[in-house]
Amino acid sequence: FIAEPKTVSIVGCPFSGGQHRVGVDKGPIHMVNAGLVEQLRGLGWIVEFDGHHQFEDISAEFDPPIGKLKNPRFVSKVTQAVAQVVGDHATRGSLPLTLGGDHSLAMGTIAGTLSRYSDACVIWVDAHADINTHETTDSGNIHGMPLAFLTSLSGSKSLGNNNGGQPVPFSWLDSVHLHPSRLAYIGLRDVDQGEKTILREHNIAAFSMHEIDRYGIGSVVEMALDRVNPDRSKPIHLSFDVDALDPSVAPSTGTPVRGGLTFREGHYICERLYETGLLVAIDLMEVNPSLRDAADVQQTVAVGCSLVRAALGETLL
Ligand code: EXY
Ligand code: MN
Ligand code: MN
Ligand code: MN
Repeated sequence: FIAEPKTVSIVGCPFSGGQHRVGVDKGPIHMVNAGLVEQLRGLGWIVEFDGHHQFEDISAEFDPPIGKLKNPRFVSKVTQAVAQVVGDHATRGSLPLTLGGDHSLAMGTIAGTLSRYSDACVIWVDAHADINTHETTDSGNIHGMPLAFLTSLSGSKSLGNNNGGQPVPFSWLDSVHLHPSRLAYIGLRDVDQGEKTILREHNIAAFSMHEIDRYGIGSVVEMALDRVNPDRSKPIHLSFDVDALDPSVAPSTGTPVRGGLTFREGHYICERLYETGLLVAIDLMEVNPSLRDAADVQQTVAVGCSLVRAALGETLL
């Protein structure tokens, strides 16, 4: 495959249905308005961007919870559309860069990547593990659950089979299986008890802030790659939740957790993955410009753009 496409396709996803705070749908608009397209062209990439996606809303009245899951039909419909778009870009040999929006969108982006690169591995950079199942979730917010659906720990079958004659939400994901051995986390520090059990039982490569303190970010990224991509030959999907960074670095996000990655640690991950020549898709998620003051928003958006540039080769000499 073409490991490093020369073309990047920006998929702007103004979507917030996977969680309860308003404003995260404005993240992609702010990133593009901050000049991201021009910045990436300046790095020598051909940049495709034809506007943010317009997702047809499903009003709450027609989308009651299923079990504990909130907005299941809406999240399912949006992520299915995103999977199609990301898969199409990847199939044309372009690198999809998805801007969120909440992290439930990664169900779509990773399914899209897997439709083109069935052997892809995922590096998930986040304060949270986002692997609650329909049973372990306390909040019912689907942005805390995308990896349970991608690894088939949750799925349409676990949601029953009564949806008024319509397909059960997430049935489009039934055929998608991200094997847990293809997933590695970096930056964890707020993991629910049920999620810890899942990480342990499935032997998922999970590098928390504790390991970063202990071994340093350079070693941790190699250890993560050794687990999911030992001979450095498989395509890599990077899913970066901006809340992986310390709130002093990226304050405008919905679920900040103190004790996070420094500016450099975040950038190092992006730089190293670029350097492998294996990156085939990037997500930058959970920028919420409606939280905090204007200076904090500007800082968070600027850091988000900077991470993307690092993942597309800016900082290597
Ligand atoms: N683990 C908590 C939950 O499932 O609700 C918090 C999840 C926050 C998810 C953020 C996007 O990474
Ligand atoms: Mn997340
Ligand atoms: Mn998070
Ligand atoms: Mn599945």
